Amino acid sequence: MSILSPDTLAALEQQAIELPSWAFGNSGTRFKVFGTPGTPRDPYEKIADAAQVNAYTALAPSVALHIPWDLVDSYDDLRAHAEDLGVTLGTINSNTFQDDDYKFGALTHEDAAIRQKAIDHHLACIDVMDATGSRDLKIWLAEGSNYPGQADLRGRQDRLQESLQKIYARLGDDQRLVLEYKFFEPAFYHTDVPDWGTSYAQVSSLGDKAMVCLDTGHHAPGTNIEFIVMQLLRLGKLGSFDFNSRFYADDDLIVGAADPFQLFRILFEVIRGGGLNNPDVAFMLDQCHNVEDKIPGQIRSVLNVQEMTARALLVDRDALTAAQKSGDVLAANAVFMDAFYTDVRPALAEWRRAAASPPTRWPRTPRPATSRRSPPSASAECRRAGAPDGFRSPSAAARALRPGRRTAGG
Ligand SMILES: [Mn+2]
Repeated sequence: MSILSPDTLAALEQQAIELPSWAFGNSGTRFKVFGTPGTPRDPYEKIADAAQVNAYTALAPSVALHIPWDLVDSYDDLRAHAEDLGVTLGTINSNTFQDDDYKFGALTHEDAAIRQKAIDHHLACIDVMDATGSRDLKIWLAEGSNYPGQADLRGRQDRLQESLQKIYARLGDDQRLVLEYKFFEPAFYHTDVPDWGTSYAQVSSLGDKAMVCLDTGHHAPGTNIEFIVMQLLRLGKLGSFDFNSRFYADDDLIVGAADPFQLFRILFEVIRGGGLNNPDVAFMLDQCHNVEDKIPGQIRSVLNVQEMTARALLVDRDALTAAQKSGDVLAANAVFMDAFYTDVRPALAEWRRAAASPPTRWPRTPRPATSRRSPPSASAECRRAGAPDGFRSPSAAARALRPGRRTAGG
């Protein structure tokens, strides 16, 4: 019998984690981008790779796009392609960090013409959302300054609010704006949206359709992220997660790789705050796989999120509350740790055997652009996720090596 109760299994059944299209492209550090065999050459191929992750895990039914990295001629066509592969198109991520005009800011820039250019980019992103059926526009701002005195900190906040209001006004009834914060980088002295409080202040002034996006890698070392999760849920403003993990800066590593216990603590607060399987709180990954294979890397990430969700669901909430109320510090902590130390992997593997439908062969896609992709070979991670014997994963050296570019962003 499974150690997971029917209620827990029912909760896990509903879990959905959105994949970032950029996780499937080549990425790297500012020192080097290593190419990997078979890297997708266009958004169609990225979506095909993302669909593989969903096939293995039954956890990842949507894919986030990044504009302009994922520009295509027809988003109706891209949407149909995704739906053919059993996934949908999700959050649209804007990009105002790769244009010379934005050297000193985009939505905060002193020059009204440059601000308007950045606003227009976001309006174009909303046009894409209309075509893809996406709900969320995610904004991460690479805006700030490097030297004290360089910028008018308050003026930039005012201009940011004014710019965001113009973008917000264009949102449809069922669309949302999520504002991501990040404490530093690429600017090193000040950042215009450095923390959850600033994001909260900015989105609260906009209205109900604006929410905070919490990227787990965007905090200073030692930050109690689960406290922020609790507070944003309490305020009704936690719109989405960008899951990844970090050792030092914005490392964008596999979720749960650096600190599985932190992921557990975050997911416990999500569950306790009503954020699990709540359509208002989107679970997304924001990752780059620089040295590991990308599809298996994404599989590992979504399985890590599921595993820590399952462990957090095992916390005996009644016993925890009783211990907290009676001031029994060690008993309360023991209840918490008992759940964390419970190995749920065999139970989840059993669930996955029933829920996932890994393909028995690398799917053929009719698009000419993908026809040169060579067949993949076996990967331990795919087998670990339940791939049938003999399945060839899309990670082999047989796939054509193409030059990469850095795709890391917010
Ligand atoms: Mn992010």
